[in-house]
Amino acid sequence: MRIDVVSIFPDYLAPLQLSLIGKARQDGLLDLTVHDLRDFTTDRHRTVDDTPYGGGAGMVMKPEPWAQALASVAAARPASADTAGTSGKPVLIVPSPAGERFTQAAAHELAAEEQLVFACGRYEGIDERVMEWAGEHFTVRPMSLGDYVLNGGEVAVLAMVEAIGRLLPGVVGNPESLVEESHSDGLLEYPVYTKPSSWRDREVPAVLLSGNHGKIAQWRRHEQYRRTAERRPDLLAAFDAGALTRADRTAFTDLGYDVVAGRLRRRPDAGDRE
Ligand code: 6GU
Repeated sequence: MRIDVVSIFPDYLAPLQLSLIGKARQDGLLDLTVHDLRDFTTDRHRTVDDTPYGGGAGMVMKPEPWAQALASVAAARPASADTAGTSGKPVLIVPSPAGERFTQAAAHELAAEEQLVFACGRYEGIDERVMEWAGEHFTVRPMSLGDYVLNGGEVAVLAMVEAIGRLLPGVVGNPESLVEESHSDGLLEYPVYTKPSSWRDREVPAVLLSGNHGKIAQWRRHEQYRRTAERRPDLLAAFDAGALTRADRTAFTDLGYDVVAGRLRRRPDAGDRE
């Protein structure tokens, strides 16, 4: 996969040289280039922003440097993209709190692309006409990490590149560690423990020392249910409860949920959870 990141703070992306993603770049699994938006300006001051039409606080990023930068990276499309890839055009991801939510499902979709381009906005954002114009060359996807505001797209790009990059073939050594993760099955992950089995008067749950793999798998599944009900009950509305075993169904009943037409429904009389 090829990734281009355009930013006025290229140094902000330095962590992409480290750890798993840095290794993937060294191994040739990921071809990632960071571009300085100011290299695509033509004035002496390398200006990238101006005041907003209509007034208001802050500054807006000027369109022309963005058009120059994006045309340049679109022209550098990898040769493999003519035959492979899914969308035909490279995908332009614009990090923004006003974007669609970046989820694990989105990470999987984007990991199947040949080329991703990230446009890091700063200030109040990028002139909207850039996103319209870019549609001729890219599939444009404004994307948000969640409902809070960052100062610019760079930190969001670090998160998204890590989430996407670890899904590329060969990046994570043991592909099994991709399977049993939070969110891949719509539930949060179960708690984990390591040695010693007794630590500061706290014991590892006995079932994990039992050697009974069926019991352990069931305990872990029920811990996933409990955690998800406590911390992220919103996820349970989408959970497919159609094929649960009797024991699994009972675990949900104990948490205050009934199964109705293959879906979980919170029982109206269920008490407050602690
Ligand atoms: Cl993707 N960008 C910015 N600037 N702020 C955010 C965000 C993205 N996601 C949440 N807040």
